[in-house]
Amino acid sequence: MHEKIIDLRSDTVTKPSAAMRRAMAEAEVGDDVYIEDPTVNRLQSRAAEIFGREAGLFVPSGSMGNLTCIMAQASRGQEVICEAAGHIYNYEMAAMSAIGGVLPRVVPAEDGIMTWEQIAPAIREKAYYRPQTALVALENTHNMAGGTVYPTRLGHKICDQAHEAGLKVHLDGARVFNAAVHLGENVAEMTKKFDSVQFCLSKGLGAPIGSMIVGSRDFIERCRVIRKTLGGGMRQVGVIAAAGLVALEEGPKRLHIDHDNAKILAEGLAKIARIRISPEKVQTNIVIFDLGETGLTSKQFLERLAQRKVLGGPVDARRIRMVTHLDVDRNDIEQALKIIGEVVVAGF
Ligand code: TLP
Repeated sequence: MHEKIIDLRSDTVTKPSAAMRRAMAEAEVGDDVYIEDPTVNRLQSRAAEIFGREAGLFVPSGSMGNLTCIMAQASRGQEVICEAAGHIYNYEMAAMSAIGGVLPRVVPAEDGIMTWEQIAPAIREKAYYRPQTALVALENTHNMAGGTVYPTRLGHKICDQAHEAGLKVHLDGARVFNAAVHLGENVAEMTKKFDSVQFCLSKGLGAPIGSMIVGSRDFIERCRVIRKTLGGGMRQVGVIAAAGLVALEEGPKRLHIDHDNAKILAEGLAKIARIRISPEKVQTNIVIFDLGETGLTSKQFLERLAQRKVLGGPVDARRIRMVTHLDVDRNDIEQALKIIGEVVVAGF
């Protein structure tokens, strides 16, 4: 009997490694609200260095990182252009509006990848009696489109055109290192034209908590004020930043394994009758598939899988998301595929 729970709900579920726990136990700490935590300061400088920016800021979550960047660049009553299936629009508690007073203006795009031609018509005319567009927000990789990757040239073009139109551009780069591994490029080059970048330490990179914002020194100082306003001023948080440093140095090196496992999962799913998926579309560590003709709803399917110790998450009533990460290996994927096949056959 296979006892391990194979948790494919998200890459957020990973537990800190032994090296991370050691680093956490030994971390030098201070009060970060006084900017005196040496470990946090080291993490922030290292993140800035990796992204070729002047400064970085440690935040408790990706959601707070995105909200902070939005509030630093869009005022109450202004608009942010974002993709219709994007995380900031669908999974961040409408915080940009509820807290920031900013309105999302959504643009649906195939595979979650917006082009400038789709963005341009959503920009408001400059008129005092209309809300004004302040910001464009991209998501790379795009989570709910199945971990899709922005071609770097397209990201650069959107930034150039947006700047010409007087807009700022934010990158929700929660999984930007997955995008970099897929493209074989480095994150500094990929993101250099964005005004702000948020990336997560707590997803594929494996840290238990935390995200980073990187940008200009002036921008980061404004973000520090907003972070405090949001209740995100933390104290001896070097104990967490220490795990973040390990994640930042070690995490990116092994993401290709997650991508290979996602491919194996997608190809295996494609062989299961009645499930619909295009494995060639899987670029990184996220696999989304349609229950197609299985006759099962997402809820039924996930409940039956959970009884067999395999966990996934729903995208909607018919689609399932599974995410590979450092706590699942190739054997787990093969075991998950076997169980999914049996659940589908039994359900029909
Ligand atoms: N994504 C989570 C869920 O909220 C859906 C996940 O399991 O994938 N941007 C993107 C693109 C994200 O995928 C997430 C988290 C966030 C931002 C927010 O990060 P946290 O959870 O740290 O607030």
